[in-house]
Amino acid sequence: KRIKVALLFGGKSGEHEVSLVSAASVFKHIDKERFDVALIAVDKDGAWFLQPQPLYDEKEGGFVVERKEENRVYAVPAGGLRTMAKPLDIELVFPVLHGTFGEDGTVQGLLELCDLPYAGAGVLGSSLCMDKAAVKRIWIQAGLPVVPFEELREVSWKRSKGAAASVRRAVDRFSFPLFVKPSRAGSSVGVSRCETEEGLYAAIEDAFSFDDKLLIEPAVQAKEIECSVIGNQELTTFAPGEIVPSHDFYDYDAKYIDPDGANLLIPSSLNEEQQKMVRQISARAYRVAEAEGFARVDCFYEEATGKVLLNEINTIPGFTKISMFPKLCENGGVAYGELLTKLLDLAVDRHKIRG
Ligand code: ADP
Ligand code: MG
Ligand code: MG
Ligand code: K
Repeated sequence: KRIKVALLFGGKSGEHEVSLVSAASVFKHIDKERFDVALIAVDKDGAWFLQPQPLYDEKEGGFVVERKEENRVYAVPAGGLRTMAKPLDIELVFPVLHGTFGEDGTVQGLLELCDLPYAGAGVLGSSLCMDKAAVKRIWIQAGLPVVPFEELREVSWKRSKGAAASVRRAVDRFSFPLFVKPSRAGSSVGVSRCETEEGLYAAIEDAFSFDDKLLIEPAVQAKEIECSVIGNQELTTFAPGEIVPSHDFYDYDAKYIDPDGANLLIPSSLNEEQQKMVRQISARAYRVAEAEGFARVDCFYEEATGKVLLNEINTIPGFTKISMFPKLCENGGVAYGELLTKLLDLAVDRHKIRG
């Protein structure tokens, strides 16, 4: 008997469009002999709609969201999912949603209430990994190496501007150029590199339009490395990949707009020993961050010091067939379709254990 799995995609975050492309790719390659797929689109206002047929945007290669009132989906605590007319027969959910209200524990909490197993990290892992400042404190506490940072809250910025204690500390501790980023965002939204104090203030103002908590960090001079990790209790890591941006850094444009914005090296240019170090640190970072199912751990390899510095972890990384996460798995012998099956199996296993 085929398992009824729902793909949840779209969503309220700034990464709505990216999710439409990831989900179309997942739908195309999921094993249809094992899984009977229902498509549920979340529009930009956060309303859920059952999509009786897959609708593609030919140009973008992603799904289009069709909003039809009779297909509106409701999540009923412990009763699963239903439309206006009837309960939906769903056994398993794959949230292919990036960023806020998708990757951050909110949807995961709702699915827990519905008693539905779902792919990827649980509530705590999702929300912890969404918050760059919080997860880095956990990593530091576990003795893991991270890119150093100062945290700036909007209240203290509004009160003191450039005289705010953490801004002063950042300028004293780190030398320019600096990076400013929202604590809870993704796709490089609100991330800036700044060369001067004036530039820093402008970057801070900009980043506060995405979150009320920011990180200020030194610009690391290093190879940008990403490592795919899968598993619940037992983890599998894959040989890391490397991002070589042609822009100043791996910004939104380089990720999604400019086809020549970055080169993805699979595997990375790291030697065997360096790769091993990245994989070990990534597995520990994944575990202490409470990740489950799958995640992509992103770090820097600093050649000058031979150090690995953790940057962030993404619990629902880009998931098109050509995205880094699945590509690294494929390079390690797990093809895209097979990977999807594995992640859904892991979701079922975890649900059984938690009961
Ligand atoms: P996001 O979750 O939006 O991807 P990141 O922290 O990964 O946030 O930042 C986006 C990009 O900005 C990174 O991929 C990297 O190219 C660059 N970047 C971020 N922080 C630093 C840093 N401290 N030093 C150098 N580059 C950085
Ligand atoms: Mg991210
Ligand atoms: Mg990133
Ligand atoms: K993240």
